[in-house]
Amino acid sequence: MAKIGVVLGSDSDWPVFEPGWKILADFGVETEVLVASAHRTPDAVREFALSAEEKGIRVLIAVAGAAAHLPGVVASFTHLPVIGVPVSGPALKGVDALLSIAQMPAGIPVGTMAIDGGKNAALYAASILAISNESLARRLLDYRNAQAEGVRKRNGALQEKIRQEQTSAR
Ligand code: RP5
Repeated sequence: MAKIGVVLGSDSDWPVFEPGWKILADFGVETEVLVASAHRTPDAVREFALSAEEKGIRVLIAVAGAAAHLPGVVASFTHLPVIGVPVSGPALKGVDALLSIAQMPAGIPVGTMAIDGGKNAALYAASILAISNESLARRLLDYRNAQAEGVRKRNGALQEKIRQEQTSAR
């Protein structure tokens, strides 16, 4: 199966992506994860992006905080789709990273997730792979159905709580 490549600007970014990584593991999607920084280890970023396609990677996710140029730099080295995940930091709560990633000048696009949106990055990457993978598409639909069932259950529990509180208030 096609793989997903993930670059983290720092190991401190892992908690943002870990929930997404777990979903991809559940789906049986192989990921290759690398910690490499656009400013601290630019050569490693370049090497990862340039070699991604020949390793079977079809979508890249780049996770970074602060002046987050990592997703744009990754995208500059490959035509594969790149999904950027801005990470919240202490100073500007991730707005700095969000704007850095979203405001790519025309020509080299990066699909930008919400701040700390590692889970959606994984689901979005899986959706791209599912275009040409029926069993992955089914797993994505199962995931959504389970999610919808969870909402229905929570609604049922809330309706019951409201009903009981109304009864006791009478
Ligand atoms: C960014 O700076 C990283 O992506 C991380 O979000 C942030 C802080 O990095 P560390 O100082 O924790 O390594 O480059």
